[in-house]
Amino acid sequence: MKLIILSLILSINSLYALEKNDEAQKNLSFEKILTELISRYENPSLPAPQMDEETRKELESDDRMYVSVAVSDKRERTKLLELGMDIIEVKKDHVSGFISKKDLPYIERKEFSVMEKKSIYEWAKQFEKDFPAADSAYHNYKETYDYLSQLASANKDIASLFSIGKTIEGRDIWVLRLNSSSKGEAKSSKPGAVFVGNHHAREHLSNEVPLLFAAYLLDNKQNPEIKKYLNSLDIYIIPMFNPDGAEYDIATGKYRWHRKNMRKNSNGTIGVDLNRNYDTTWCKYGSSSSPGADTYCGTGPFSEPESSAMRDFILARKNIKTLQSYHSYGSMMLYPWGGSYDPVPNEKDRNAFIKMAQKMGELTGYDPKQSSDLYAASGDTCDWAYEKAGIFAFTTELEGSSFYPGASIIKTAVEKNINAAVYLLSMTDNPYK
Ligand code: 0X9
Ligand code: ZN
Repeated sequence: MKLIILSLILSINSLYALEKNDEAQKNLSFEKILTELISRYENPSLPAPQMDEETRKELESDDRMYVSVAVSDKRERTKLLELGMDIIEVKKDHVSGFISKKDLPYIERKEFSVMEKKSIYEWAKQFEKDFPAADSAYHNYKETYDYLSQLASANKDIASLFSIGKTIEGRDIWVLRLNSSSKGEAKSSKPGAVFVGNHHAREHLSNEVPLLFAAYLLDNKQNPEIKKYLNSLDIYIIPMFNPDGAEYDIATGKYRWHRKNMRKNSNGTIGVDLNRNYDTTWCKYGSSSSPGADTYCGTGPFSEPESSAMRDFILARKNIKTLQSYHSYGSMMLYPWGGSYDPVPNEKDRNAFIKMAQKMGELTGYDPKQSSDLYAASGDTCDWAYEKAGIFAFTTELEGSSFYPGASIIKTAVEKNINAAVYLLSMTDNPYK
């Protein structure tokens, strides 16, 4: 086992040393893109998004408050989610996050102690100086598509690009497929692995990690270990699952702290939480049925085109064995159940989940735990994928101390998570081994 780990580490370390013959591929190289990201971050002369008056007004009239509430266990955290709070940070004795002005009195009435509250505008102002650099460094929807599309055309032997469906605003949800024998939507009997990012709009780092993982795999397609996985597996990478939300979040040059998709709800509020919309104990725990809440579960399971597209994509591919869903932030490696405090009943599966989460925890430095130890939340991708399709599905909460941590975090987050993702590929043919 030590040897396997060592060879994984060596394969990452040799990243910069590998020779690249193909000019087209060179222009897309993993090394180049990381270097570019860093220089975009460090070069203040690059055009920076400006906050305009309209955005300022919009944030000022945003109904959400930023609050810190004294709670110390998972059951209390779950209750807060159900009362409409969007928990963004978990500390030992309190949590912090957003709640609409309308829902705040419910929390106060339920005898929770609200330690701090301010308008989202007041709170967001403190990050103002970080926005331009962070914004220019991350890939928006078009840049993500362009990059995927260039990767596909420079690697026709192994890669193909197609859309798994349209979002509510009509954008394509792109998936890069890596398979040496089947392209596009053609069936494959090879064991399948899915890497998906950006269910939540403002979690932009969760787009970068799978996007750059795709670049890494193709950059290293001659590396014997990577070659083995590319030849024997069916790999799907969907970096930006919620492009409407991600674009809305950055559209004005001032982040909006937007989490959900862009569904126009009947009461005028925007968005359904896509990670509460899957058909697994739907809307029971850690979700809100209030449309304005950031954890709004929607009008029914799979009410949203994005989650329905994922359902159809997964159910049409019985060969899929593993899945990694990237979120930010919290440095955690989570496994089902998330919608129940019980452990998964099948002992063999449970042991496999724990073992893989521990290993990916070691490789990233993230904390492996059952999802509901964070808080119980129904309707997430991973519970559904495991319950309905037997897929070994994990949620990675990437590192950082904000949704907008700037570009300097990309390199370290990507490199660590490549280690874990390559390990997950190594387990995809047989997750029990
Ligand atoms: O609440 C979520 O959907 C995820 N956290 S995030 O801050 N990225 O929004 C955690 C999902 C883990 N799953 C469950 N606890 N069910
Ligand atoms: Zn998330």
